[in-house]
Amino acid sequence: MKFAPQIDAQFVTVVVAVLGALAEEVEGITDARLVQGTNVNLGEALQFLREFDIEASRICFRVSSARWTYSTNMTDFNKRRMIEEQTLQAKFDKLSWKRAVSFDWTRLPDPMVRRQLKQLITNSRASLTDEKYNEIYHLISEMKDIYSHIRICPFNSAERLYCDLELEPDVTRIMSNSRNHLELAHIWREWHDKVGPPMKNKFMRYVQIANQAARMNGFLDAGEEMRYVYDDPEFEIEISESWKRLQPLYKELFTYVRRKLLQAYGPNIVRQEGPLPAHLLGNLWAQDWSKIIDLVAPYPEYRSVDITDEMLRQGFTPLRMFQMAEEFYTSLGLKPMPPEFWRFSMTDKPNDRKVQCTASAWDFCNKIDYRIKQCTEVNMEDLISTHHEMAHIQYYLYYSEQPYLFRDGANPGFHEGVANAISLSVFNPVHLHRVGLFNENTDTYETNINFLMLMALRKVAFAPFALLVDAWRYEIFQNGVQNMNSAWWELRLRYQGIIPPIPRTESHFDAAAKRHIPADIPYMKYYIALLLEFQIHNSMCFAAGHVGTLHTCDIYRSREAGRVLSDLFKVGKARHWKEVLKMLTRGQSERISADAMLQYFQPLLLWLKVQNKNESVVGWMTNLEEEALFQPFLFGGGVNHATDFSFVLFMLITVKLM
Ligand code: X8Z
Ligand code: ZN
Repeated sequence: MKFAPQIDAQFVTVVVAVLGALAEEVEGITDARLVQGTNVNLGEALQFLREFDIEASRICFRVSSARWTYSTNMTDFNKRRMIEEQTLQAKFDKLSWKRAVSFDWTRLPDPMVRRQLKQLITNSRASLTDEKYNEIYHLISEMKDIYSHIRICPFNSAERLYCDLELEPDVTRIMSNSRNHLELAHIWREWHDKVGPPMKNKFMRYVQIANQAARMNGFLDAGEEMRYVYDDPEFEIEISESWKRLQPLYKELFTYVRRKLLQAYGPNIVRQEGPLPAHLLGNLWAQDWSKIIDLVAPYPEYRSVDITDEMLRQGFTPLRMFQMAEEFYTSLGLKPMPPEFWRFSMTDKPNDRKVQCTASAWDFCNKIDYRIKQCTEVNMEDLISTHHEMAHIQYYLYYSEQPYLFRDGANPGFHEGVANAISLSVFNPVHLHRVGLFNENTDTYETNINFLMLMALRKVAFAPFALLVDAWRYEIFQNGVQNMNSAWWELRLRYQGIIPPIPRTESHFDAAAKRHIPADIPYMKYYIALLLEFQIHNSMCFAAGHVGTLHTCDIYRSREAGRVLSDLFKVGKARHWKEVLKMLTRGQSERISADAMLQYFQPLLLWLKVQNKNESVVGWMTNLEEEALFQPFLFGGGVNHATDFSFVLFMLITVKLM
């Protein structure tokens, strides 16, 4: 995970007081989309950006330091200090936005100046009055609070007095490990029933204000503004085409998994030609199916790759795992971690204080201080995570010479895409063999298919979910919040072939069960990152001279692959991501594409087709009873939301494909 500073509610109140009269709403949009002023003096723009750069970097350092201190020592005092720093940052952001919109960036002759000013004024809620700015961040903060405080009751009735199960680790563990469909349905219901309803009204108000901010910035709605960060008129078409290409693979995987689940749970729970109920896939949101590998492994008699025992046998420590990751990058000719990294990173879970354990990589914005925070345990998952987090640090190190506003991935999917591309080389039997952690004969047909199945349960299964979360959000921003729960399930069914295990109504709010919805975090970046991951892996493997199937490629020790990475890293966000993609693909393409992902899974696709050859339906056919689970009006009255959004951008995808 790349660390991104986030805003807490308390500080906004302070900002409002501090800013006073500062934020009268801005009028006069002369560009098609963005708010802009009339100043076309290049000297003044350069001066403003110079000052901005110094001040933004300084404030970023202060906020990162305070956040780090809190995350690695969660005391009330440290929390207060963090909020104070964030308050200053919010004040600075709003002032900077105001100064930036005084320029007419479209008429300034320097492209880098134009690009920076445009970035400063895009996707900002600073156009709101202080009162509304304050209100929306309060709403988000309250929704996040509700989400993080949900506790649910266990399945076992004797234990139901203690309703204290948390999402992490309890709910996640039960959804992964339980094979009792009654328990799974119970946990699924508890979570969804407890999370959604208390935040439904808050979310509806949030939609209203987010739309107001977007309209003041010159957009039709907040969804259009969210998409605008990709700055690409072809964006929706590329997304739509990539999904069209991926869908046959998804349907083959789905069909095979359904057969296995039918064998495991029987026809009363899984219908032979139907969609799948959401609670059986090893994950609360059915977005990652890898935890049910035990039910679906193609060749269960062949051992899967797990090097944890070997790591323990060889006496690995967290420090050694970090050193191993560093050696992976230096073997590519990339940079070693700086001394400050080794001095200040948190590589182990401390036992004398409370810390936030989610792994993350930090850029302190002073070109010196870069750190990872991870409660590392000696196991395979954390070894891969260490390589993943260090990829973010490499990105930070290489774009550190760019101006502040360009120190980021080329688009919101790049950071995660790169880090995951590295993981494809590391979590790879060939690589683990090369580094002396896996000594089995890795190259049998059966182990390859087992491995690809595990990867498909993670990656292919994720694709439709990654797409639909924001397809839903765009739809709500565009068409309003009426029937938003049935709209959610309509998309879940359409893209994923998933239905709720129990009936749902508009009193529920099931999209809120996914943290990114209440927390106001865009999700399309994960779909982009997924495709980029394979595109980047493919390019690095080509540079490394890899021959053979893509899933066996390991770029370790390839300076050529390292150069592909460093060239991409150095640019940061200074150029349009299409140019970066073109560079990555040696001029061949500038499109987000599913081709590399399909190439990676090609051997599995052939295998799945053989497995599914006697299936009457590859994919799913939904009956009325299943649709009525979330559209009670099918059997009663009411409006069917699904009929009135044909003009929504992302519906293009489904209209074209289904
Ligand atoms: O939210 C995350 C990361 C932080 S960037 C933990 N992910 C998405 C999710 O959990 O739904 C990573 C995969 C997709
Ligand atoms: Zn990451």
